[in-house]
Amino acid sequence: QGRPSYRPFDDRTRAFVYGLQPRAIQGMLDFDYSCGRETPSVAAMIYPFGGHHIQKFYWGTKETLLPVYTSVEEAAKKHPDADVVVNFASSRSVYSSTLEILSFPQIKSIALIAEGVPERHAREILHLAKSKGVLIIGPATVGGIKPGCFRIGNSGGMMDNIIASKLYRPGSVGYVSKSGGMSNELNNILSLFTNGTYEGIAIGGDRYPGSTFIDHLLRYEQDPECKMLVLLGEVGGIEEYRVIDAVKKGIIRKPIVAWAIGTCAKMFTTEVQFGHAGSMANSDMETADAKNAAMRAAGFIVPDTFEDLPQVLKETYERLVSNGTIVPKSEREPPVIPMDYKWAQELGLIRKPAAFISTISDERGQELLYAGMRISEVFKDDIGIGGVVSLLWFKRRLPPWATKFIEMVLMLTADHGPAVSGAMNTIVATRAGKDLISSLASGLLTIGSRFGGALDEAAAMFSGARDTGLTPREFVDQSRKQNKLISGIGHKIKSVNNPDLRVELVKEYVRKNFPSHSLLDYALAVEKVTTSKKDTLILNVDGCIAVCFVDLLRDSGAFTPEEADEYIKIGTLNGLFVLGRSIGFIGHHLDQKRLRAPLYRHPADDIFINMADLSQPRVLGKMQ
Ligand code: Q5B
Repeated sequence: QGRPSYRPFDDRTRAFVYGLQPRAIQGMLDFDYSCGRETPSVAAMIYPFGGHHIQKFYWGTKETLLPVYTSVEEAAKKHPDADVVVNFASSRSVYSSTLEILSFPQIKSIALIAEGVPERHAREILHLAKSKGVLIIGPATVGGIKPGCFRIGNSGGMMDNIIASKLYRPGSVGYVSKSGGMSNELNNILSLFTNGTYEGIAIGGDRYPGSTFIDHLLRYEQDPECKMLVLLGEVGGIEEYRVIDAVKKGIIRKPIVAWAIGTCAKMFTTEVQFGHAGSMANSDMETADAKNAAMRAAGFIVPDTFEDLPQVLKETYERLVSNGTIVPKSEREPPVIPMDYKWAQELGLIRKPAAFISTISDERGQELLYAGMRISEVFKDDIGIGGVVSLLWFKRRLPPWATKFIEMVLMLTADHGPAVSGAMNTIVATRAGKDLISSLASGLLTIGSRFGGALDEAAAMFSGARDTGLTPREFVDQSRKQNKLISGIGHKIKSVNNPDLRVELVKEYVRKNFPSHSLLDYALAVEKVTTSKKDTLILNVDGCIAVCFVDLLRDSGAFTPEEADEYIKIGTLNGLFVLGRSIGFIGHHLDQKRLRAPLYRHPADDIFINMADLSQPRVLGKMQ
C-alpha cells in the first residue's frame, strides 16, 4: 500500500475484522473518527457463518454500513486496499483461519486476539508468517494502537480513555509491552510526561508471540517520526536480551527507556507465574531484576523503581526537545465523540421517554413475573389457567370461584363442531395447504358479531338496558323499533326445544357459585320474551357467558364499578371466546392434516350463480 515496511499502520490503513465483533469495530470507527480519518479503518468483516450481509455502525453522529463476507477470498477481492486482519477467531479456530488469511499476499499484518492458542499452532503460524514477510501481533493480546491513525480492536480502552491519553493524534514515543492493560497505563503516562505515544504494541503474554520486543523496536528505530523508545518487559523469557544485544551492537541508537515488571518476584520463596503464560523465570537471567540490571548496563535508561518511570520519561523527553530532536506540535482541541446512548444512560446523563408502557409481565429479572407473581408461585399455588388469565388480563388474583368460571368458559367454548363458520374457514385454509398459524388465524378472523364475537356487545346491551331501568319487554321492543338484533340472543340450531346444554351448565354453575347473578336473571327474563316469538331466540352461549361475566366483574368485589365498565368497553369478553375457540380451531387444523385432506372446492351445484342481469356487459363511462 506504499507504506515503508517499518510502518505497517498509517492513517490510510484498512483492515478486515475476522469474527462478528460489533463492539470492537464500533470502537475502531470511533477512534478513526476522533483522529479525523476520512475513511473508516475497517473495510469489512469476515464471518463464515450466517451468509453474506451488511451491518450498521456509527461514523461520528451519522451511520455507515459495513459488509460481512463469508470468506477471506471474497473480502480480499472486494477490498484490495485492506492489508491488515484483526483476527478475533477463538483459540479453536484461530489456527485454521490464520492459515487461510496467510494465503492472501495482500495481507501484511495480522493481530491474533485469542487467548489459549496451543503453542504448537502459534509456532507454525509464526513460521509461515515469517516466510511470507507478514507481521503477526499476538496471540493473547489486545493488539496495539497508532495514535491518529489506526487502532487494533479494543486497544486503548474506552473512548474517554483514548481522548484523555491524547491518542487521537500522534506523539513521538514508540513503546512495546506484553500486556494490554499496561499499554493503557503507558499511554496515560506518556500523555502526561511526554508529547504522547507514536505507536504502542502489546505483543501478548504467551511464550511464543508472533512478534517480539525486538521486531517492533527495530521498526521504531527505522521510523524517522518515532524519536524515543520504551520497552516494558517482564519477568520470564529472554526477549529483552535480544534488545540489549541490538543496543550494544548500535543497531538501536534512539534513546530507550526500559523497565522489566516483576521485581517483586524475589519476595516469594517459590517461582511465581505472573498472569501471562510466559511470565515465569526459568533461570536467574529471566528475573526482572537481572533484566533491569542488564538493560541499565547496556545503556538503556532504567528507573530505580516502576514509580520513577514517569520521571525518567519526562527527563528523556525534555532532553530530546531541548536538543531539537522533538519539536512539539501545537495541541489541537480534543475531538467530540458522540457518546453511546447506552453508556450515557448508564452514566445518568440522559433520559428518554419509553416508547411502550407494559404493566402485566416482566421477564427481566431472575424469574418471570405475571402481574408481580413469580412463575414458580403460579405453580406452587396451582392457580390454573383461570388464575393465569386473571393475572394477565385483570392484573389481580381472582377468587377460586371466578378463576374456575374462566376455565369453565374456555372449556365450553373450545369447540362446537366442524360446521360453525370459524371451524369451516380453518378447515378450508388447512386444506388449501396453509400452516397452523395461518389456518388458526383464518378461523379467528371469522369471529364476528354474529358468530362467537357477540359477548362484548351483549354485555353492553343487557347491562345498558337493565341500568337504564328498561323492563325486559321494553328492552326487546326498543331493540325491534331500532331494528337492532339483541346480541347474545338467537341460535342457528339451538332452541327452547333443543336447548344448548353449554348454556345450562353455565347457568347452573353461576347460580351455585356467584355471590350474585342479577344480570343473568334479567337476560333470562328477556329470553322469555324473545322465545315467546320464536323458539330459536334463546339466550345463546355468547349472551349467557357475557351477562354472567358482567355479574362477576360487578359483584365479585375484585373490581371497582369503573373498572368493571372499562373491561366491558375494551373488548375483554370476546377474548374469552377467542381464547377458548383457538383450542378447537387448532384441533380442526391438526385433524385435517392427519386426514391428508385434499384441497377443498365448493360444489358448483351448491352455488346459485345468476348473471342474467349482466347478459349485456355494462358500459362504464362514455363510449365514443
Ligand atoms: N332475530 C345467531 O340467526 C343468529 C335476533 C332476532 C332479536 C336477535 C342471530 C343473531 C345475535 C348475534 C349473536 C352469537 C345469527 C350466536 C355463536 C357461537 C356458536 C355458533 C354455533 C358456537 C342466528 C330469524 C328471526 C328474524 C330476526 C329474529 C334473530 N336474531 N331478533 N334479536 N338477536 N344473533 N350471535 O337463526 O321477524 O323473522 O324477520 O344474529 O348473539 O355464534 O354453534 O353455530 O359455539 O360456535 O339465522 O354457538 O340470532 O335467524 O337471522 O334468520 O332471524 O329472528 O329478526 O325475525 P338465524 P335469522 P323475522 S352464538
